[in-house]
Amino acid sequence: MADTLIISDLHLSQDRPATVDLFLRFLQEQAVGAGALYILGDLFDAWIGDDNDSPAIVRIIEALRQFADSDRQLLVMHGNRDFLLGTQFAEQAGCKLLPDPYTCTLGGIRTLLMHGDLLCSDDLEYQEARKLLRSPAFIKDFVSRPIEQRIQLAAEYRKRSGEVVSLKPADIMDVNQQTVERYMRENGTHRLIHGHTHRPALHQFELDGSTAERHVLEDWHEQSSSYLRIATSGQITRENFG
Ligand SMILES: [Mn+2]
Repeated sequence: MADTLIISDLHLSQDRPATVDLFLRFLQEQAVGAGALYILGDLFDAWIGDDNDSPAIVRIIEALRQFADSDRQLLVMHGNRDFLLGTQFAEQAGCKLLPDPYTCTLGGIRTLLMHGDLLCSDDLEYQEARKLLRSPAFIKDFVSRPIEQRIQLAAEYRKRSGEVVSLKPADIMDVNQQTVERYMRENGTHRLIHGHTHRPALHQFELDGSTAERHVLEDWHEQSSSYLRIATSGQITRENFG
């Protein structure tokens, strides 16, 4: 049994080559000894379909595949920017796509994993847009269009709709505490790990008579970031690198 590592919000794209390099280095240097790597959404800054074969994407998929091929578990959750990651991507990268929310046992502790955008329930406009963008009808129409048109459409949506666009944390509302507690109760957990808000922290609070933890992952920059490491003992630590 080996440690589990958790990351999110890398926002990789060909426009951020330094962050792509940082991620490839992370896989080789930090993640190499881990038994499993969870990526909790927004691995990519945008995903317009599994048929996108730009050089940066191909390079990232190859690195993921290499990681997964060495007998490690690679688990990827959709974020609000890469929710179109599909089965072809999963096959090529050697990963398993996770639903959001997802509950599992890590280090012996029942843990709830989410991207985090569902927790920002005060942002009604965003939640409405989310519903529309994820509806089967919208997705079917979108992926049937030529790739050039999809690139253009994605750029337009991002211009129009608040967070869907911006990397500035100030534009992303924070989580609603009642919504956090509801998800934790529904999933029978006292440990929640999520990203999305770009507000890395550990929040501790009382939930139904015992202490609950909410670990927020850090978004990735050009030179540095952090990840969560869960030991087989259940101990969870934040480690910096870069
Ligand atoms: Mn996000």
